[in-house]
Parts: sequence; structure tokens; C-alpha cells
Amino acid sequence: MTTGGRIQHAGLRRKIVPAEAAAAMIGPGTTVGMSGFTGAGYPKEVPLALARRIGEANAAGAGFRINVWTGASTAPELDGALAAADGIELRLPYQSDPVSREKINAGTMEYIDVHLSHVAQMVWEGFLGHLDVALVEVSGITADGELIPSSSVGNNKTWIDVADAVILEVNTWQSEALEGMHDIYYGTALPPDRRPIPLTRPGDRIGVPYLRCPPDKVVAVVETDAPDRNTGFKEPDDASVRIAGHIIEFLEHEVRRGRIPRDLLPLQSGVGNVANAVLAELENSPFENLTAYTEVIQDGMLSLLRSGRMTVASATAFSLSPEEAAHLNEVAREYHDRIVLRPQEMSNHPELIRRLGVLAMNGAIEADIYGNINSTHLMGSRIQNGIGGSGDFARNAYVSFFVTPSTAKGGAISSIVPMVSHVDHTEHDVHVVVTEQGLADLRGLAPRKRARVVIDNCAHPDYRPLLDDYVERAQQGAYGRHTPHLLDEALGWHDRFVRTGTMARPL
Ligand code: 0RQ
Repeated sequence: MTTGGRIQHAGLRRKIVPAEAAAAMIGPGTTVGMSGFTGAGYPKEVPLALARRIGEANAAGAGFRINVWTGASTAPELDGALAAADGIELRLPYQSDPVSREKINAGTMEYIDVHLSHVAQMVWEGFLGHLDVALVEVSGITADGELIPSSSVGNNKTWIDVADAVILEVNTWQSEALEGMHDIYYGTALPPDRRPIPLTRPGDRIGVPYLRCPPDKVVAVVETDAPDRNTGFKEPDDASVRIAGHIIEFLEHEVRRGRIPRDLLPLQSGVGNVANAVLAELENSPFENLTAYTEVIQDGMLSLLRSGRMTVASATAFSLSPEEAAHLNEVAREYHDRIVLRPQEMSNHPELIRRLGVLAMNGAIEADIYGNINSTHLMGSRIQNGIGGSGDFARNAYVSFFVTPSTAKGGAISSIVPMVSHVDHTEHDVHVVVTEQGLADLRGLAPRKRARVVIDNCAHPDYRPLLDDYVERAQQGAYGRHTPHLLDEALGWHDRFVRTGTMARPL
């Protein structure tokens, strides 16, 4: 298989090398900015070749490690392979790889969990350190040397702009019809030179369809023909369908009250099965002409676009099951006017999220009775994935929803607790909490009223008496009665789980 047709620039065609040769350009201590966002558009072969090289060196005691910056999570060929070789010193931002997770929680890999919209500006500011190499998957190179992005944009513009050297993977598996779907905005700047971003509708195009890269910065081009590797979605379970139902009922209510328009406001939906289930339920809802201003286009959103119920979606990446990814490759051209892929500092930009009035739906691990949310840590200490874009959206959304089943681990854990064991989203950024039990609209409620609706509407019935007991005693005995807590018990549920394997206890 040759990709000659995908690499139209003669000078860059001369830089084609095997993956091993490109990997040999990355030495110990290098910081590499890799493409990739939720299993889409990540480099497929150079990281694997690099992991083999690192694994061999480390087996001989070399201590060969690199720093890995990405858009968000990637896939086993990148995060998994490099982590398994003990090759990552530091990783940022969002990840969801099981091997990386194990290394991070064992304390042998450093992980910095950053709001996804912040990564690029942190790199421009310079305090994260120097970026040596950009390793970026593209779907083609034009005769002028412009780069046609692939199934994600992520931080690629920034990696290419700031790295000393660029390695490209040109992947023929990616559809040629992706050309023209991207909108790369080059108008960003650091303060005090920032200007308003001229985007007022989700489908606006304000940039160019290509990534710019001086050809002499490219040190290697590797040809690949490998699929994006996303995990498929599960059929929505009962809890997800019920959560989705509560959200749709709430939206109908808001429309009836005239608080949001009939075609809603642009939707953002996080990753995972519950988020996908909400999108699937929208298919059966009364809402039409929907739009999305979000990070990822997952199966449920593509299906809304296909049926015509959604008119346009803006994101930074696809996050599709293998079946839907293959399908998209066949029909990508049909979506040219209806899908826009942008750099993640644009898809997640607070200015734009606030202006558009996004309805943001993200996953929680646990919520507390006052509405604080933990989206990232199990029992306060173990990272699960990361905050991803949930903070970008929640803080700036028109309505910010957090969704979680009311229990975990077969009922041994209540996802509604007196106090969250780690805080990602504070009570000030959380408008609505939803479990399969029901929905708590916390807007306009003072803390003690919030506790009442969270317990009554969202907690599992098995845990409601324990929460009621906590609240009653806190209101009697706390140091203050504004947000009453019993400090010696507030995290006692988590402690009980760690010691006994369950949060439940007899009253
Ligand atoms: O662990 O697999 O060992 O059983 O946490 O839980 O139910 O599989 O949930 O896959 O929908 O992910 C919040 C993690 C939910 C996700 C989170 C245990 C549970 C299981 C996973 P096991 P599920 P999901 C988009 C924007 C980040 C924020 C966000 C996420 C594991 O949605 O990463 O939305 N969100 N960002 O058993 C202890 C609890 C628990 C618990 C669940 N209360 N206590 N363990 N678990 N609840 C992302 C991007 O921006 C890219």
C-alpha cells in the first residue's frame, strides 16, 4: 500500500521513512506533543516502535523515559504501549488507559490533569517546559505542504507551532473526504493582545481547513494504514435510559417555561455510555433542529445528524465505535457542511461556551449533598480518567448537568455522599445533578435546600436514611448552619468503604 497520492508535496515525500527510523529520532528525556483525542487521530506506528525501543533499553536498566503531551485520551498503541514499557515520565492531559492508570496510581508515572482548553495556552506561556517533538497524524499533505488533519484536531496546531521538529504519520485509513471539514483558527494570542473570537453560531467557520507547518521543520514522514481504535458503546442499560429520560423531561419543562428555545441550545455531551444514551433518547424526543458545540462526536450524535434531528455539530474529534467510524469514512463528504472539527482551545473555549449558551452534560463519579462534584478520583486518591473538558463546559454553560448512577460496585458505594472525596466542580458550577432515581435542579437554592433535593431526588433508597440521618445531626451539631457538616463523619463513608468494602452501615 502506498500513500504517494496522499503526500502531494515532493519535498515531504522524500522524507518518508519507516516507523523505526522516526522513533529513533526520539531520545530519553524528550518531550513529545502527540496528536490524538478520545481514540481518534493519534499516531499509530511511531509510538509502538518507540515503545519497543524503550522496552528493550529499560530491560537493560536504561531508565529511558519521555514526557507525553496529547489532546486527550488516545489508545493502547500509544498510551498503553508506552506505559507498559515504563517509558512515560509525565503525561498530560486527560487519559483513560488502564495501564497508564495503574502506573499513575502506583506512583510511578506523573500525571497532570488540566482543563482541555488550557493546555495550548499553558504551552504558549512556556511554564510547562520546552516541546522537542510534535508527532502528529494527518490524513494527507497538499502540494503546498499544508497538512490535512485527520479524525481529531486536539492540540496539533500548538504542537506543530512550538516544537523544534515535526514527525508526521500520514494515515490512508482516514477518509480523504475529511479534507475541508476542519476549521483551524490562527487568531489566538496571549494577553494583552487577545481579541474577541468571531464565532457566534456552532457551525461558523472562522479559520482555514489546514494545519500550517514549514516543510523544513518536518524531520520524518511515516506512512500508515491503521484504524482509530475506540471502544464500542454498550447498549444503554436501564440506569442510563432513566437518566436520559429525566434530562429530556427537564428540557421539555424548561422549553414550556420559555427558559430555553424549542430547538434547545447547543449541546455538549461528555464521553461514555450514559452520555451516548442521552443522545440516543433525543432521537425519540420532540426536539428538532438541534445543534452541538462539544468536544467529541460520538455514535449518538452522528445518528442525530444522520436522521436530520441535529443540523450541525462542532467538536474537536470523533469518538466513534469501530462500526460507526468505518461508516463515517464512507460517507464523510455528506457531512462536510454539518460537521466542523476545531482545535480544542476553540471547541472548549470559555468565551464561546458562554456566548452560545451551551447545555453541558458530563459524567460524575460522585456528588455531594450540597452539589459539589468529583469526576476524577475513586475514594479521594485513585485517579480514574481526568477532568477532560468537563470543567471548561460546566463553569461556562447555560445549564450544567452532571450524571451518574446512584450507586457503584453493586450497591456497595453510594454516588451521593455527605462530602465528595475530591472536588472537580464546585457547587457554584453545578446546576443539575441526575441519577436514575431522578433529577435535582439546584439553581436558585441555598445549601440546605440543595441537600434536600439531592437526597430526595437522586440518592438510592438504600442510602437515603443514612443521608437524612447525617443531615439531621449536622444541622444540630455543626459549627455553622449555612452548609452544615460533621467534620469527623463527612468523609467517613469513604473511609468505611476502604476499610470494610461497603459504605452501607446499620442506622
Ligand atoms: O470502575 O470499571 O472498576 O467497575 O468508576 O464507572 O460506571 O463505568 O462510568 O465509564 O460512564 O465513566 C465519571 C469516570 C464515568 C467518566 C466517569 C467506578 C465504577 C467503574 C467507571 P470499574 P462507570 P463511565 C468528557 C468530559 C470525566 C469528566 C467528563 C469521566 C469506574 O464520565 O471520566 O465528563 N468523566 N469529562 O465502578 C468509586 C464511586 C464510583 C466508582 C463509579 N462513586 N466511587 N468508584 N465508580 N462511581 C471527557 C473529555 O473531555 C475527553
